[in-house]
Amino acid sequence: NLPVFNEATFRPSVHLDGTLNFEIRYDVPTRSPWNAPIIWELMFDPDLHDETHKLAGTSVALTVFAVGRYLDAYLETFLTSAEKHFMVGLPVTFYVFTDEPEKVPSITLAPRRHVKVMKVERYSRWQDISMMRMKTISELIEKELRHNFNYVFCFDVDQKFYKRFGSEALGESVATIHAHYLKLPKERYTYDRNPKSKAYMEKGDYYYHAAVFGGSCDKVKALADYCYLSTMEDKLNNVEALWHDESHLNKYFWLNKPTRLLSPEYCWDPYIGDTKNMLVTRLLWAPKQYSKLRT
Ligand code: 2GW
Ligand code: MN
Repeated sequence: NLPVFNEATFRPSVHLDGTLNFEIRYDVPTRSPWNAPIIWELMFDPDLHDETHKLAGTSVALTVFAVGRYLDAYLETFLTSAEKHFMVGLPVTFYVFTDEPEKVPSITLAPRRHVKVMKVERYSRWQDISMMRMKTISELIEKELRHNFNYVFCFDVDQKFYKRFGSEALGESVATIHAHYLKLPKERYTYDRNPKSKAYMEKGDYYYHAAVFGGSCDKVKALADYCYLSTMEDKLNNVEALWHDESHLNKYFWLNKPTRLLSPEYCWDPYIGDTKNMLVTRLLWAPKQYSKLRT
């Protein structure tokens, strides 16, 4: 069993002027009501996190799906930018799931970083392409990841890394606050409101984005199993959750509180005009090409 960090490794560090980084941000919430850290620029010391993880020998797996037209449209940009910014200095394996393995571009990687291409079937409904990722992620963790990696992070492919997405993001169970809902009142969170769906919820803590989540292998497997089983139960009952896997993920994180929250720095939509609290955008959504890719 590989060691996994507990949340005590998140601690304030001393800033150049002698103040604590911990107290630098007054403009944004930096703890959840259950005291999980919310990761914002200036709230952590990147070198401290990197050193600690290097000493511990931390290794990270990343999963990304590029099925059908999403491969040509997004994969190369995703991978090359991830190699530049995702967990730099740590050993990382990028697991790419696609229906056309031969089309995966080869990219230059630093030592101890790898790309592994895995074939998946192409579901005809896009909702199934998205939702069934949970089943594949669960099986991958069971078969391969849990013996070899401390952490696994799962990403949408339609995004690009621009700045450090580093070891400060690692934790037992990591959820990302959806950029569009950061400042919206809770009544406007788009949870599934249909009592017939397993994803149904009346209230929650945050609205989380399914485009970025992660954690220890055990915790991510528990999340993926929960979302997959809920999806299948819905199918038996002839319902589908409003935002598919994302609705089930929100339900899971309501019932099982994440230990670390990523601020929208870690998954930002460049079309949002209000960038007031954003000192850095680490990962940006790629422009949506619905008409081209969803028909
Ligand atoms: C998806 C929608 C319509 C047509 C095609 C696809 C599609 C998605 C595809 O043809 N091939 C493919 O590989 N995907 C994968 O599913 C890809 O990794 C993509 O990033 C992911 C989710 O689809 P995406 O990015 O088009 O959906 P978003 O950005 O609106 O996603 C949010 O909502 C989804 C559920 O509706 C998921 O929860 C997703 O994680 C959320 O970010
Ligand atoms: Mn997406």
